[in-house]
Amino acid sequence: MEPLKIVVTGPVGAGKSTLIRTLSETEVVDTDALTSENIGKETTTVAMDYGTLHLGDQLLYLFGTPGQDRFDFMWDVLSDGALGLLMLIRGDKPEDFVAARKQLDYITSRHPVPYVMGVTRQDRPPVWGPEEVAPFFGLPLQRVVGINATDPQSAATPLIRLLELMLEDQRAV
Ligand SMILES: Nc1nc2c(ncn2[C@@H]2O[C@H](COP(=O)(O)OP(=O)(O)OP(=O)(O)O)[C@@H](O)[C@H]2O)c(=O)[nH]1
Ligand SMILES: [Mg+2]
Repeated sequence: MEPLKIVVTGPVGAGKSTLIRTLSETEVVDTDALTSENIGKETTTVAMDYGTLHLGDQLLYLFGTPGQDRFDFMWDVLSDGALGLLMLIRGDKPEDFVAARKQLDYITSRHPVPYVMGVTRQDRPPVWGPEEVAPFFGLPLQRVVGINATDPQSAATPLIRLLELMLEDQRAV
């Protein structure tokens, strides 16, 4: 089976680097750098994260994007050849949802691939859950998964869902 390239995107602090570190079976390549901007954390991804993961027999290559708009040229670079997209948002930061919507539209209009949304920090209530996030983005609940990006089992669930969607798409062709 060919490896599948998956892009993990979303706003600053959504948990993209965390999810890839939690899941990767190989040493993660990351490009986090100290940030001088006030983004609520010390480091931010400036180019990409890269990790790998098997789901059953299927090997996934996970490419994480930077969250900051000033690195948005990387979204295109990293999405090239991707077969699926995982969009992460912080469940405790609804003020980021509009930016996330723009990011999602930007990427899916250029790279129309199946996507799933992961709502992080479900382990830190109060947070928005999938039932509240799905209508905000006009998505079926099936495409929105609540996760804790620091927990391996939980972090894998949106990727399992994405793989199911990708297989359904293949069957539909
Ligand atoms: N408890 C908890 N912490 C999380 C979760 N997701 C992310 N975090 C924490 O949030 C912080 C930011 O996560 P990052 O993985 O750096 O976020 P990012 O999306 O890569 O951010 P940028 O690269 O700056 O765009 C880290 O301290 C993580 O441990 C989660 O689901 N639960
Ligand atoms: Mg990052």
